[in-house]
Amino acid sequence: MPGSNSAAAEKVKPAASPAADKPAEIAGNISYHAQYSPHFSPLAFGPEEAFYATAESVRDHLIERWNDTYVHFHKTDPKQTYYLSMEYLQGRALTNAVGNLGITGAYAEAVKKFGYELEALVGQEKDAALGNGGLGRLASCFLDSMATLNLPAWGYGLRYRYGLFKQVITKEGQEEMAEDWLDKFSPWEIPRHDVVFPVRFFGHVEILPDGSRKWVGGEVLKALAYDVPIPGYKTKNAISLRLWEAKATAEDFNLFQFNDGQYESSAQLHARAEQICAVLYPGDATEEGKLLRLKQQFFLCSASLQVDMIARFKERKADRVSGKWSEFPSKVAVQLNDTHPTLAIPELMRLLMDEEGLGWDEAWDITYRTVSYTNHTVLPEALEKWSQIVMRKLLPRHMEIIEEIDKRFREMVISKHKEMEGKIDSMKVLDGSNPQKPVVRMANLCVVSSHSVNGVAELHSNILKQELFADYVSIWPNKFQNKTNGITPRRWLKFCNPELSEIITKWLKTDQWTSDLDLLTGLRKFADDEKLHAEWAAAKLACKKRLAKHVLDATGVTIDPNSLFDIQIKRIHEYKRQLLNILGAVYRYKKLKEMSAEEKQKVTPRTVMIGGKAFATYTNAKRIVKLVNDVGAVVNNDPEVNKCLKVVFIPNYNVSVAEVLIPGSELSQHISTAGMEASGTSNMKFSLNGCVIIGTLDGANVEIREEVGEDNFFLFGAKADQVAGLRKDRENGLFKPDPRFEEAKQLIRSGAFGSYNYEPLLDSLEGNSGFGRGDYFLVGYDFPGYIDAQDRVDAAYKDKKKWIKMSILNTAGSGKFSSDRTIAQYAKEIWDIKPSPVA
Ligand code: B1N
Repeated sequence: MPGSNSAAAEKVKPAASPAADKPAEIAGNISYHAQYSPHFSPLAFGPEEAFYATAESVRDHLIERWNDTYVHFHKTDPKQTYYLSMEYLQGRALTNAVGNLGITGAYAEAVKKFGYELEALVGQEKDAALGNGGLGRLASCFLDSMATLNLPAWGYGLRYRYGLFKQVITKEGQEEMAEDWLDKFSPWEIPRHDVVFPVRFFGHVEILPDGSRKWVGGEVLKALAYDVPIPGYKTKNAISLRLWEAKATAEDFNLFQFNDGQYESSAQLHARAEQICAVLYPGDATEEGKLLRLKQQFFLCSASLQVDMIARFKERKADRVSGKWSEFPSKVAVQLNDTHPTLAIPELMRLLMDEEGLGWDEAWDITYRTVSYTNHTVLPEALEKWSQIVMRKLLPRHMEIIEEIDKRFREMVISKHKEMEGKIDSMKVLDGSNPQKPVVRMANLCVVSSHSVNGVAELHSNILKQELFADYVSIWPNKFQNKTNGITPRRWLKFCNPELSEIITKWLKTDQWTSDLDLLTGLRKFADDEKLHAEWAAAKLACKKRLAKHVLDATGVTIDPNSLFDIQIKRIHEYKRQLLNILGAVYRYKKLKEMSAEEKQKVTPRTVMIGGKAFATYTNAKRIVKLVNDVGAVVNNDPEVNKCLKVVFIPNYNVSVAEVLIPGSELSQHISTAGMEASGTSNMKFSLNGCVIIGTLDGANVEIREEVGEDNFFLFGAKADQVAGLRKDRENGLFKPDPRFEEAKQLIRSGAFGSYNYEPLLDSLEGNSGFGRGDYFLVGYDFPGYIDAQDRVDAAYKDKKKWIKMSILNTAGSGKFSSDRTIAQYAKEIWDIKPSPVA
């Protein structure tokens, strides 16, 4: 084992000060951390210890920039954005950190002095998975872009002890295990024992002699900040992701009870504090843990507002000539990442009124001008509604404020928009239509209280304006915007696909595309160049080989890098229609079984890969996981077909798995029922990496197809505006299924893939309505179009030249989907903040 003892570490003299970008100095700094950071025995310096020591050395650079940025923002006092999100899917940080700091080469050389390759150390890092999927990963891409664009903006979230579960595939299907990302420790976070604030729950409202109100009593926990520095690319700025942890204090510990042997009751509040940040909410509609989730949401909002907005505003205000509260919105912008941090609205109102003594009108004006809201879904089951009873118990003062907001909104509609009076019931914040279960509609609260509401792709934003929030548009025609999502080109091309990145830089004669992604259009003029084709194909093959190795290691299945790599990776959900994909593969398998040997010679060999996690209690999603695995087990072991088709389930899909899969993909599937996927962001990652999409006109697919050209996108399926009518047709018995669809289902029913009971899954695709919802997601309707599109894929892939050209044009057309573009638009059109680079 290279460098596996302390002697290796001692080869390089420890240096106490942070290293510059000179390999020898860096090695000294790594050695210093190996010896003086008290995490490991001094005798051990295996790959794991080497990773931690290297990460801590990189962290020294980060801390310097992060300190400088903080001081710079403090001095210049620009308007600042506070991005509130219950989720961040950061993934691994080492490659990204050295890459953004421009010190990858120096660190690679430095760790060689200990006998290590940097790539091997990178693999030691655990993914920080403090998110469920697209929404959390978007937040992480946004942080990268905010830092890169030198924007005064910080992210706020929770420091979950256990993030997204680890998925293990057994004979039964998916099993979930707690993923211990903090197993040892995270080298990237800085515990801020100096940043601790109280957060209250429960209690009651007292009316003071002057008529003002005060929230008192209940239980008070402490919020402790952990800061994760986020470096920008090629800039000195490093911003902060502040993650809160809940703590109880020594006063909450009952020493008397403890000495009396009552161990559990002596530390009750400690146990309750620990629960708050114990796990990430699973992300789909569940009944369990509602109160805990509400506590989490309030904890994030209250800590972030008190500490970093109110206290910081007051601190800086003291230095300003005019220090009026009315200036707050010109110093602070709060972005709500979906409705999860909505409680920031009543909490800001409470702080301004009850703690700072402002009146309602002034507090409301400030709150309204400060807060903006992003909607990420129109699925009714994902639109948050909180029980008024639970809310009143946990947050009595906030419930009063929400009632007042609701009342004033209704009065405003009646006095100023009489024509909308009939719509008040669906627009109001409080819904008491079921007296047993009155609820607060969080999306309505956000729309009523924010100065800006945005969707995440053009189609989605139009659906918001025309359907979900249509009634509000006539009241506030200018409140609604679109901000099409984006992805960071650093993580999702430069660092995960060095092969393709080098080629792009070579042909564009600049590496500026990494921060100005529109430059990729420059590749269009080489789309027919045979030299570029050869280099492009070689890079793709290298990535496919890396992917094949991952598949072999993770599943034991050997796949052929010369076959077409066809990938669908995302959370498993019926609306995302992994079922359509696997039914297509089953149909393909059946046709192959019917072919002669000569006929099979002409077939385009294909490897279908499907990966994603199913929410633990989402039974149909788990059945889909099981079906994919079962189909794979049969197909991959059938010598009659397995040269032409393999089907692989990729276990435990996460950010670092995506970084291997996406570069090696040739076809990717984004096949949701039109109108249901708000945007999608992996579609952008695939296209950027020269992968062609087969997809529906849904979410950002629409804009990707516009950018890359319709010849370079395999389109099929119903359009969003047809979906309601098609569902109606079904209810009326007007739908006639395609025989190919029936064949595929029949083969599963025949037991060809084992005896597991797939009936509930297949049933969900049948009937007109009622049980199984009569194929609510229109898999049967779209099946023939999907199979035809797949036939067009096979034909296109046979023509290598044509395929590579399509691949190049996908990359060339991806410029729009940089999160730098998205964030620049938020900064200008919603937040009104400007770049503030550290000199
Ligand atoms: O947000 C992504 C979009 O690209 C996806 O299309 C969209 O599905 C995703 C409740 C959600 N919408 N809603 C959620 C997450 C957690 C939770 O508890 C809802 N995630 C999305 C980024 O815009």
